[in-house]
Amino acid sequence: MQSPKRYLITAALPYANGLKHIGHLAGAYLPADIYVRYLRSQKRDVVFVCGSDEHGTAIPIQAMKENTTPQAIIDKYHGIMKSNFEDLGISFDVYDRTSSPLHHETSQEFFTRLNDAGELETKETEQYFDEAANTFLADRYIKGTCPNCGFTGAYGDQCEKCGTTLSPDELINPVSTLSGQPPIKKKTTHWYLPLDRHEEFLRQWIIGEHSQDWRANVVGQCKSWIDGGLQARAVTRDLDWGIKVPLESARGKVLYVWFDAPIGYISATKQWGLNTGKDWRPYWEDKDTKLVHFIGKDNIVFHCIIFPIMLKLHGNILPDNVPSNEFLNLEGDKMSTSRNWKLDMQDYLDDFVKKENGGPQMVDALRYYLTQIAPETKDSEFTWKGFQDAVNNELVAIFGNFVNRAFVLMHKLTAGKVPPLHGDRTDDKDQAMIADIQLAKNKIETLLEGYKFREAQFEVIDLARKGNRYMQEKEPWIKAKKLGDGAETDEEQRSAQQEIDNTLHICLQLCANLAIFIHPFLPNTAKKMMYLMKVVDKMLDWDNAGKMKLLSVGYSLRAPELLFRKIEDMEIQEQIDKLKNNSVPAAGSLPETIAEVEKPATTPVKQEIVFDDFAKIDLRVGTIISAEKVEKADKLLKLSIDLGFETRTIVSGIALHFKPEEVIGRQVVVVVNLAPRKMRGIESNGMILMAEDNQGKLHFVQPENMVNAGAGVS
Ligand code: B3M
Ligand code: ZN
Repeated sequence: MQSPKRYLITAALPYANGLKHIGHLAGAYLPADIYVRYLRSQKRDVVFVCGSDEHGTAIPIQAMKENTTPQAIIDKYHGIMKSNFEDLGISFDVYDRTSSPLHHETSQEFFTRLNDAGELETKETEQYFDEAANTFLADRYIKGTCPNCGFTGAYGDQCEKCGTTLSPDELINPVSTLSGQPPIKKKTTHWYLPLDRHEEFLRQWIIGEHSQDWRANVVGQCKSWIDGGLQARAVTRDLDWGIKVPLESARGKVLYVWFDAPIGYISATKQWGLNTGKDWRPYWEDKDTKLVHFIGKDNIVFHCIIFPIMLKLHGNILPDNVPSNEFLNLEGDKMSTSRNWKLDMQDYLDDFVKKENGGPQMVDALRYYLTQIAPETKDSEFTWKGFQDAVNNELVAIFGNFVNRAFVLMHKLTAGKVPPLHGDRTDDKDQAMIADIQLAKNKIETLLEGYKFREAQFEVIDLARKGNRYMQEKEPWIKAKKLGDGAETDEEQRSAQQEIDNTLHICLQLCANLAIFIHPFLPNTAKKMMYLMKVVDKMLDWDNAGKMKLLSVGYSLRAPELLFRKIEDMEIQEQIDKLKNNSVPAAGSLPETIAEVEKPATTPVKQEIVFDDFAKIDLRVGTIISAEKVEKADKLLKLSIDLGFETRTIVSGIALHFKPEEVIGRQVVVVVNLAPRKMRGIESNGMILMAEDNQGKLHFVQPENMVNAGAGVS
């Protein structure tokens, strides 16, 4: 495949309304950084942009909470996020901010061009207005009773107790959070982007062109959206924080944050152009540019449906891929800022990196574990024990150990110098090791190009594992002992020395290769290895990977130094305690009434059955590939489930617990031989198994690890 002329890589612009946690890091920034570092090592022309998202209601709301101004909030969090990313080695070419005048101008020009071309429409609607505060109310500013579960503190956009998405009109007894008064309805005009006009384009582009090369969860979510019927989306808001709508008739209105935020990628590229004196235009206008958006799954529609329509209408290129990650959970629960169940980047930096036994190696330790558990195809889980195991059993015991042993032996057995390779004396094991190094290059390359970072990193560690095994089998220290005994003939002595030379020569060339391979993932480790090998940056060029002459014969290398340190039990216990002590129980899980507290937790066991009764039930693992709400049925979702041998439609009563986009990509256990049943006119062919907790919340019963669709369950 021919490479494109240039790459423009983006990572979602984080809201400047609070600290960002490691779920954000694992979702968008780290994979983007790995990809970019790899491209740079290939000498490709690449620009990596990001910046703070400083608009939207999230900012003034945070300002109210912290009793300060929106400007103070964005200044504070922009500063923190920027330095957190730097400290964690996320190598943006530019980290911009959407409050910049350049971004305001760029967004206004975008709006004007679309509006002048007749691509937007206006509509008058009635919206809630707070008379005391003299302002229209954003959904988040309205609170009331949830029509679904009766919770009295539901917001105008969502009930945090039962998770239902709401519109302010659905709230019972709404009040404004600004004045505490019931709001009135008032007419207002807004500008809309009619998505429905672009349905054909989207179908052709996403499902026609990209259903194979985009991740299944991304395509699935887009398809659900399109099939659900595209509607016009308002791109303006009545709010006083944001980018002014550039029209006389739109006084007091700002662009909707989701209209301006992705344009931030373009403004950031312009800013990069100003900083470097380079031309930014081809990166957004020339078709030979590969544009890739790294995001989390909650941002899929904006990056795959809305922004592409805007780009197309504005005459820009479209993304080539949108690698979106699922969510990262923490110690058995969803990460949550409101419940303080999270690990902030800042906290990790304080507790592990900016400490005496911390430093850059601890940055790499986190990068390593987050990539190992990257939620690429389904939600995954960060546990402190898992972190400790990854560091101690893999980084220390495999990678670090191999490099260390190679250096120690070189200093002991070959005078601290790279020994020669005696070509005529290499054996099968030597040849196999050399072949593995060359093979690794292709494997890692293919995986990285396919955005499979987890597997790519695994291959690097696996190569180090092979290095350890090779060294163990060759036992150069045993041969050295023989040498020392002096019992051998000259010829035998020479051949023992040659074997030692060969083993260490290969091990050291493998160290050099490992530095190249690990560099995109663990840049600090690569740097330290370069220091130990006394080589310059250029050695890390991807072109050098797979080569066996990276270190010259006779070159003397530094004394060994450990690459990683072990994580002690005490350290992870401290973190677990901290997490548990500082968090608050889930709002939705707090019992509200005595009756709820006293509800028995168990249901009586059903009547006994014999094995044959059980054996009649055919259970299989399936993967949900699309999901949509069933009209006029609050509780039902219509699911398409890939069972390996066929794809089935199953209607399931889980809509109060999961949004359609949350379930796509999940593996579930399905009763496949249940007689079909019609629900709301749709034939349901089977049933999925769910577990219900004390609070009545449903959870999927699913295999611990991904298995093939159709796998039997017994
Ligand atoms: N700030 C939402 C988020 O952080 C939003 C992303 C914008 S990307 C253009 O999830
Ligand atoms: Zn509710």
